[in-house]
Amino acid sequence: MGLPVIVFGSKVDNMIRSRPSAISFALLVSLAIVPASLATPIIGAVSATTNMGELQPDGNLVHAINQSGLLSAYTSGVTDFDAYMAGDPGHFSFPGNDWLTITPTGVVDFNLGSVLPIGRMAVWNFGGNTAFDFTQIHLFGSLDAAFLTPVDLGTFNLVVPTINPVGAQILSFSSTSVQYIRMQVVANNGADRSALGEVAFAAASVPEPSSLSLAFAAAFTLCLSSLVRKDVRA
Ligand SMILES: [Ca+2]
Repeated sequence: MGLPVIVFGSKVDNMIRSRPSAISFALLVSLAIVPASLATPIIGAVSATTNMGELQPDGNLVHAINQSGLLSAYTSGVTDFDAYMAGDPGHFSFPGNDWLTITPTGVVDFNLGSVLPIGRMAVWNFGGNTAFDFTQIHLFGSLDAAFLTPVDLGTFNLVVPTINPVGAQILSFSSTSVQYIRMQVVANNGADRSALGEVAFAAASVPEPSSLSLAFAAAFTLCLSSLVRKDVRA
C-alpha cells in the first residue's frame, strides 16, 4: 500500500508505511491540534462613565458601547476583530444609536469587564459630516477604575466622516494589559457639544491549545516514541 511521505526520516517513514493505523492516528492528532482561542477577539465595553453628560432623550452613553447602529453584530470575546473589520461594518447614526454629550470635550472611561491585553480600538465617529464629531482624543489605560497609575496610549486624530453610515477608524497602540480605557476628548469639530457612534477594542491573545488537544498531543508524542524505539530495536 503506497502512503505519502510526510516529514519523517527514512527509518520512521518506512516504519509508518508498515503501520497504516499509526499514520492515520498521527494525522488525526495533527488535525486535532488547533488553537482554542482566537488571535484577536473583539471586546465590547461592559459599562462606561463620563463627565461630558448625556443629552436627552436619546443621547445615553450606553449607545456608544451597546452595538446600537452597527449594521453587523459581533459577540464580545468571541468574534475575531480582524475578520469582523474585514467586512467593513458600518454604524448608522440615528436617534437612539449614538452618545450625545452636553459639553464638547471631557473624559469618558470604558470598563472592559476584566484585565485584557488591548492594542487597538475601533471608533465609529458620528455620521454625516457634522460639527459634533470628535477630532482629537488622548487614550489612557488602567488596571483600576480610578486610573491611579494610568498608562499613556497616545494622542489620535479622528476622521470626520462625510457619510452615514460610517466605517470604523482603527487606532493602534502598544498592547497593554488593562481593564479600563480612558478617552480624553481633546477637540471636536466645532460644535458646543459632541456625539459618538460606537467604540470597540481588540484583545491580543496568545493562541493556546485546548486541554483536549494537549491530551492528543501527548498521546501523539508517546505513540511516535514507542514506534521509534521499536524501529531502533529492529
Ligand atoms: Ca451605537
